[in-house]
This record gives sequence, structure tokens and C-alpha cells, in this order.
Amino acid sequence: MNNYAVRVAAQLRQRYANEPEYLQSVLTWLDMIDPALDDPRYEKLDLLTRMVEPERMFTFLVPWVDDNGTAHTSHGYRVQFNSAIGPYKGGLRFHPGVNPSVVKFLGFEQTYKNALTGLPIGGASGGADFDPRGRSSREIMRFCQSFMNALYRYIGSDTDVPAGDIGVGAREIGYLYGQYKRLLGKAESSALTGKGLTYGGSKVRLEAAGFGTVYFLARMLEHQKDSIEGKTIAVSGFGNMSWGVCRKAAELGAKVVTLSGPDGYVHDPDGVVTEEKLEFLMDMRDSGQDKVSVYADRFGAAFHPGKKPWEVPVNVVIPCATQNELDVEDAVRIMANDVRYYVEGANMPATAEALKLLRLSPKILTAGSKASGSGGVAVSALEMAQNSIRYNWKRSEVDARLREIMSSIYDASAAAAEEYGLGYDLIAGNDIAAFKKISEAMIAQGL
Ligand code: 2IT
Repeated sequence: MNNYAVRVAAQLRQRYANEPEYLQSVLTWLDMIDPALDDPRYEKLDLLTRMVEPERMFTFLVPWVDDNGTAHTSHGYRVQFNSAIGPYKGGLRFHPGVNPSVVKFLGFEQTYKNALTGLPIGGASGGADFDPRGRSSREIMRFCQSFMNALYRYIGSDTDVPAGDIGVGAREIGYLYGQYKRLLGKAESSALTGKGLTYGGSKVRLEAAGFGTVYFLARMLEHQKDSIEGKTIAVSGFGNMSWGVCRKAAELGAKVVTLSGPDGYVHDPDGVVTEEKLEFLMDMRDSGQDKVSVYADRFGAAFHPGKKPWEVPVNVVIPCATQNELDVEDAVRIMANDVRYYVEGANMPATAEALKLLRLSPKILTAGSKASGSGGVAVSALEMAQNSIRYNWKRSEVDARLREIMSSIYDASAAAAEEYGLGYDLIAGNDIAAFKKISEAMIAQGL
């Protein structure tokens, strides 16, 4: 590894010894971009240090009262990671596992994810350790309002533009935006994305995360002279991303045959392809129960309690749930099942060891979430564009732009891999292409 990168890695290990997700994310990235570090300017300007640490990060308390009148205090975060390409941009996650390491890893990945969308957005992330499970809509509303009371001074259409992530969907964005507008006394619509269609949202935003991943897969298959038609896909999770993958896969003639939750996974060999099943998924999520077994009960599919979907033999694996959901054992199973494509939807879904195995497997082509997972934020940037021209594009227009963006991310990743003699290493190719773009923008703007 490049000497400068080795020193930066050592500093990071020391400084962030207690932040495992963040370390995993940046150390993997340093490995990937190593072939492209042969430029003396990087060390001279200490560029890497400034790329792997957030420009700004803050925490805040979020006090709120539940329906019984009991007070609670949650911890809120915003990481404004990098603004080289545009205003900070990234999601908010409401989940009990949110902590400084998780928001930092998300902000880091977001920066490199956003870079290749071709749209002017920097990277950010944030959220709170609030658990929305089982909370009433009124409790969610009060929580979102309190969260925004603490955050509103630090965001805005030209500074930092939050959106959703795990636990933050259209309902939460509505409450957050409503409070932002009340506090500001004006409708600055592009300060948040993922808004509802009646108040400045973009068509396809809800589906975009999953659609983007399937478009990326389709492009990858096309490049292999293969086709998405007839492919079977294993997906984890049953949230926004999984739902979008099911829907677009069905539209393009493939089928998703698994879904999972904290309780286990369901196997539906007929595929999650009908309108009825897709709508049921939405209801499952809105119920706030966080259980996937209800799908099996409703549609007579097999339910495997406490297990993960990676034991099902399929053509394509798309993890869509959360970080480190896939470990070495899962990777071994995936390889034994003769899976050909591993395409990440969720952020950093595999442990470092599992990813190493999958990338080394000669039979599996891998795509990383910084590339294949960027559909959501791509349409967020299109939402900002529409807000700024006070106009809404047609559904087909947004969908076509999303497909074009995903294809160009694929093409840029494949081209960078080739340029650096990495064969068909799409993950390294993507990381290098994004690194080059951001580093050029940073150098151009000086210290
Ligand atoms: O991981 C992601 O890309 C998101 N959570 C969406 C970010 C955004 O600003 O739309």
C-alpha cells in the first residue's frame, strides 16, 4: 500500500479505535483506491486526511414526550462530511443502533456515493438513537418536531439537505419539513428531500433506491451479454429499498424470491411480483411491527425463523437491510449456491472478511453500495433540481434520468477499473472514479 495511505490508516486506527463501522468503511476504501494514489499532490496537500474525516459533526439532545406523558431524551447527530461538489446531502436514520461510528460511516459512504451521480451534491448523514418501533404517529410527529428544533439552523438548500434512511420515510420527512417551514416562516422546499408529492416531492423518489439498484444490475448484465429477464433474486429486509427492488425486478421480467426481517426470512418461489404483494409490503412497513412472518401467513410462503435468506439458491443476491448483515458464513453459502451477481443495496452490508471472499470468488461479479446503492440520493438531487425551477417532471422523465444516471455510474466504475488494470473490479473502479472526482474538486478549491 502507498506509504502516505499507510500512515493515514494508522492514524485512523488510533483515533477511532472505538468506532468499528467507521474504521471498516474508510480502511476498505483506502485499500480500494490504493492503485490511484500515485500522485505527489495528495500527500503534499494532506488530502487523504481531509477526505476520510468529516468537515463538521455535531450532536444534539432531542427531548420528547410519549403518549403517556413520560419524557424521553434521544441523541441526535448530523455529520457534514464533505462539501467539495455541492451542499452536504444525505439521509437521517432513526434507529436505536445509531451512534457516532454509524453516522460517520454513513456520511463517508454518502460522499463517495453522491460524487458519481453527476449532480452537484456533497455528502452528509445523521439521525438519532430513537426507536420508532411501536410508536404512535403523534409520538413520531413530536419526535420529528423536536429533532428539527435542534437541527434547523444548520441545514438549508445551499448548506445541507437531509433526506430519509432507515426509520425515516415519507411520513417523517413530512413532519420534519412542516416544522422546518414553521421555524423559518418560509417554504424553502429544497432543504429536505423525500417530500410528499403534494408539497414538492419528486415522482419516483419513493421507489428510487430499489429502482436504482436494479437499473445498475441490468446494466451490469447487459455488459456481460446477459439479461435480467428470468433472473431469480434474493433480497434481505422488507423496507423501502427491498420494495423498490421487487417492483423494478418484476417490471423487467426478473423475480425477487426472498424477504427478511429481524424475525427470519420468507421464501416465495413465485416471486414478490404482484401488485397485491407489493402493496402488502408497504402495509407491513407502515404497521411498525418489524416482522416479516406476516407475509408468509398472508401468501402461504415458507417462513424460516431466525435465519437469513442467503441460503436460498438464486442467480443474484441484493442485500437491502443494513450494515454488516452478511458475514463470512453467508458469503460461503452464497458461493456454494453458485450465485453469479452480488449487488449491494444497503450501505456496507457485508463484513470486511465476507466482502473479501465474495470479491475473490472468480464466479461472482460484485458491485458496491457506493455505486449500486445510489439511486435514492440521485433522485433526491433531481428533486432539488425540480424544486429550484418550481416545476415537476413527469414520472417517465424522472425514471429515465435515474436509469441514465445508474448506467453512467456503472460505466465510470468499469472504465476506472480498466484504466488502473483492475480487470472487472467494479468496487475498486467505483471508489477510484469517485475519489478522483472529489480530490480534483478539493484541490481546485484550495485549502
Ligand atoms: O443512503 C442514502 O443514499 C440515503 N439514505 C438517501 C440520501 C438522500 O439524500 O437522498
